[in-house]
Amino acid sequence: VDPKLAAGKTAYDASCAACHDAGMMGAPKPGDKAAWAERIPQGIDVMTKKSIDGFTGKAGMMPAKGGNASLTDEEVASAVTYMVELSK
Ligand code: HEB
Repeated sequence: VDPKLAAGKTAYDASCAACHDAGMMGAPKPGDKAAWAERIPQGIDVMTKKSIDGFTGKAGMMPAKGGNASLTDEEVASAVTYMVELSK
């Protein structure tokens, strides 16, 4: 397994799955290609920055670093890469 994806899964499971596994409040589920199709074209870097800073979109509110301020920017980037890999 690609080490970046393994690190991404660890961060995802700990800090993102609570919302994203269930699609809670509009959070796009990894593997739901329709939910990701219009997001992925922004690129990993833009999606990562929005995930670090937090943002409000059409579906709902994504909190900064998923509410876990102890995550490094790199861990968030790995989690986003992991989510996108499952969703394209
Ligand atoms: Fe989230 C969205 C990531 C956590 C909720 N997110 C999202 C996205 C991404 C993410 C990439 C897409 C973006 C765009 O489109 O641009 N998350 C993430 C991560 C994590 C998370 C990595 C861990 C750190 N979330 C989370 C949590 C929650 C959430 C915890 C709950 C609380 N998100 C969300 C939502 C959304 C998202 C709701 C959607 C928004 C709109 O509207 O769009």
